[in-house]
Amino acid sequence: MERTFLMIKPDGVQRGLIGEIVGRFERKGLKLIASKMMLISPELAERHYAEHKGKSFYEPLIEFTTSGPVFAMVWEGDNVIALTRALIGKTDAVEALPGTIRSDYAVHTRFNLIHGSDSIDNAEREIALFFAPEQLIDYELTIQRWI
Ligand code: RTP
Ligand code: MG
Repeated sequence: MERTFLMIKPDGVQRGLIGEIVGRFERKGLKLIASKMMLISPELAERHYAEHKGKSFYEPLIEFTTSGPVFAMVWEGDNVIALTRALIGKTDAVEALPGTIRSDYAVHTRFNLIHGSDSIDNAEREIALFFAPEQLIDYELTIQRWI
């Protein structure tokens, strides 16, 4: 079963959107297997966003990501990476399709509420950065038989 790392960024936590965002993935039929509220160190933020090092938005992105608590999660399901990226919407809120999280709630390209892994390799790398293996809960979600 495919897994992805999702993280509600500091703007989403501050705006009280954790429940709204988590509810969208629950109602889709995906399975939450780990979650925690946490503060990210600059070192962890730099490892998480290493692919963007050197880009113009890198320094402000690290500053933003470390500016307050985030809500980190691991979700599981068939095609969960592509499905969650589709529900999240494009990086720039102007380009995100109506009905996506970023279109419905974000205004800015940087303050775009949530991160989602973009490939299986990145999902595995990011999950390992944020969670210990024993924090990933193995259980059956019976509704997934019907979805
Ligand atoms: P994420 O990694 O956070 O899920 O977002 P993404 O794949 O949609 O976008 P990505 O290209 O990976 O960029 C990572 C985050 O950097 C900020 N950003 N700012 N031009 C800009 O000012 C700019 N471009 C990107 C956003 O917070 C973006 O989500
Ligand atoms: Mg990305």
